[in-house]
Parts: sequence; C-alpha cells; structure tokens
Amino acid sequence: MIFSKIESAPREEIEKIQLKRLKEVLKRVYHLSRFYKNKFDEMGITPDDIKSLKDIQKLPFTRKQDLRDNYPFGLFTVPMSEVVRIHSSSGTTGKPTVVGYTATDMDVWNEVMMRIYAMGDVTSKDVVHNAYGYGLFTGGLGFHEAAQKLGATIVPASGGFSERQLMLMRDFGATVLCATPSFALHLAEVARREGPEFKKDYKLRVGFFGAEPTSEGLRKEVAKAWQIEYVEVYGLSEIIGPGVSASCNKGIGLHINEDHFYPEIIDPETGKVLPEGEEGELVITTLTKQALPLIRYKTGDITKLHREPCACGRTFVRMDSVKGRADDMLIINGVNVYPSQIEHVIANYEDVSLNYQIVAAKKGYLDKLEVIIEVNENVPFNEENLNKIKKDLIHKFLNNLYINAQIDLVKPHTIERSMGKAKRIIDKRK
Ligand code: DLL
Repeated sequence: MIFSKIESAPREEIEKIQLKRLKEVLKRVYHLSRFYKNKFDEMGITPDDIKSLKDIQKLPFTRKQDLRDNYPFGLFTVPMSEVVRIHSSSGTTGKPTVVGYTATDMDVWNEVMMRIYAMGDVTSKDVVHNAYGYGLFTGGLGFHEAAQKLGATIVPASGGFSERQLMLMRDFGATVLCATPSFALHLAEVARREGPEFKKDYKLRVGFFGAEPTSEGLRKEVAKAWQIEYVEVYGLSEIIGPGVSASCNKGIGLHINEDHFYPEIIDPETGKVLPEGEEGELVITTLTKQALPLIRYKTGDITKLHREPCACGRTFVRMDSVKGRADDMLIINGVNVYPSQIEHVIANYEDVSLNYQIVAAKKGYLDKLEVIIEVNENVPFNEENLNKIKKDLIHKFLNNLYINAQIDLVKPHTIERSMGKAKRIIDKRK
C-alpha cells in the first residue's frame, strides 16, 4: 500500500519540488540563523547562488559538533513559542544534541511515519505494540503518534520488562511490533521458553525495526523467529527521528522520503560527492523542517544510493541498509571492518547465536580482536564442540574479512541483553 501520491511521482516532479523547497530552506537559514549566515558569508555564497539541485555541492556541511556547540537551541530558526516538542540524543559523551519541532514539523513527521506504516499495510484494524523507548529518544513517540493518526490501536509499551511485554502482546492481540532488532530477538528468545510452538499464541504479522545497524543475517533471524514481515526503518533525531527511509520489501533497500530529505553520498574523508552507486557517508539536507533545518548534515552512516525502478511502484531513491557508522569502523592491524560484517559471519554459522560482543584491544604494538559469542542452546557445551566451532569461526573470519580473531565461546544467556539499542563493541584502544 502506497500512502502518498508523491511517493510514486515521476522523477521530474519530485526534483522540481526538491529544488523549490531547497531554495526556501536556504533563504530560511540564511535569514534566520546566525550560524548559517556566518558559514555562507565565509564561503562567499548566498541562497541565490543555488540554481539547481547539483549546486547543493557548493554549500557547507553541518556536523553533530555544530549542534553541540550551539547547545541547546542555538540552531533553531523559530522562536521557542513555536516549538511544540523537544527530543534529544542520549549524550553519553559531552552535551546531548537537542532537536525541536514546530506543529508543522510534527505534521511532516507523522506524514512520513504513516508512509512507513503503509509499507507494512498497517491500518486502523491493527494493534501496534510499540517497544521503542518513550522519552527524549525519538523512537517511542515517533512510532506512537503516526499509529494513532492512522487509527490503529497503539500500545505504548516502551522498552524493558520482556515477560510483561510478551504477555501484553499475546493478550491484546498485537499484529504489529515496533522495536530495535536486538530487542525483538531478545523477546523471541524469552517467548521461546514457552515452547518451540510459541508463535501460535501471537498474532504478529509485521514488524518495524531500526535504530541500530544490523546484518542481513540478523534481519532474517528476527523475521524467522517471529514469522513476520520485516520492515526496516532508518532515521536520526537530528533530521526528524524514525521516518527518513524504510524498506518496501519488493526490492532491495530503503526508500528515502525525498520530498522532505535530500540525500547525498560523500567520501567521509575528503567530503567529495561520490558517483551514484558508490558507498560512502550519507549526508542529508532537510527540505521542509522549520524549527531545526539542517543543511548537508553529515549523518556518519555508511551506505549507498540506487535509483533503478522498484517493483513496489515508488520512485523515491533507495539507500542500502546502513553498513555501520563511519566512526564505528574498526581498523584491526590495518584491515577495515564494520561490526555488521562480523555479525554477518556469526549469523551464517549455525552453532552460535546472535548474542555476541566485539572487543578491540592492543597487544603490544598489534591490534587484537576478540569476539565473545554465545553457543546455541541445542549445542552441547563440551570441549570437542567448542574446539570445532572456534576453529571454523577463526577460519571464516580470516577468509571472509582477513582478520585474525580470537573467539571466546560462552554459554547461552551469559551476555547481557539490550532493552534498546544494542552495545556490542568495546574498543579498549580509544
Ligand atoms: O535511532 C531514530 C530511529 C528510531 C530510527 C527508531 C529507527 C527506528 P538516533 O537515536 O538519533 O535516532 O540515532 C540515529 O541510529 O545515525 C544510525 O547510526 C542509527 N540507525 C537508525 N536507524 C538505523 C537503521 C534513531 N535502520 C542513528 N540501520 C543513525 C542502521 C540505524 N542504523
């Protein structure tokens, strides 16, 4: 089901709207934001210099640090009396990044989220169990309001309390699950304790998963565990929250809501825009945001764009599932590796589960990569099995990723489960 006509409009029409909106947003930031006025002046650019979409490349980038430097509301382009909602990142290091929404921004957010729900055919007949955290994190409320607008029954479960959540999902007849993929997998693991046939007690048919990088293997595992359709949702609070893009399940990748968010792919080192189809850092310009418009925001997420026609009928450009964050890439003795590539190896080996942790450390001058993985419950935890699994995995890491990894196998249920975004990487070298 396609929610809005614009999602399948001819390319020329989409690009016409993008250019018109780009010009408007540039005028807005130039006249209402001291930060952007100074940046544009330094580069000798005015909004009038932008005559085509390609001209966007003349504009400066915006970074997460710019939001921090202007904490809390320095980049807002409306008076606070027009701001109706604030969200913020967790801010584990330094000040959090704060984002704001006007009433019109909220309408846009609901619109793009309703488009995403439509990718899983959600209607007023559905019961939506929302296990994203409520609060300053955009996941909970982002999924909440749009479901309500659609007329669906929303269950604002938030994170944690797995057994209670499962009870509510069963008793309320949830047909839709919204959660981080790692939490969805954890819920399935707990539900499985009721017996291998647990699924028959649940009415789930589709899930909306995002907020953290995943491998294809993990996505398949979640879909298989719950026997549901997997819609992948991407977004970030700085741009809007969840709602930037989502997968339609008819073709590969996630359709970007391009009439609101203009995407580019750049080389994260040089800042150069890369040719279509090449992998690099996703940069987004918000085309319609009022409270916090951002020009060429460096998301830090690594992906690529493709524009071949999609079987679903949408004409919006697609991005691949995010491979990882530019700053999450591990360099192990000179070899670059993303955690999702490590996860891919684990997901394709039967005897271990997707509960794992990656520890990078120094041993003398050399880097050491340790991967701690839980053995599957049905595999006897004896020396013979452990030695075989270790040997196989070491071989796979070496052959597929060119990494000499140390494998530590642990018993099932020993690695702490995440209730929100999974924390799987510990880099002791930092
Ligand atoms: O995670 C918004 C969101 C909530 C998206 C719920 C999807 C579902 P932040 O907390 O600001 O916002 O974190 C944004 O999370 O830059 C990516 O690195 C990562 N991320 C989000 N979605 C995906 C995804 C929300 N589908 C950061 N795949 C982003 C991979 C994702 N990474």
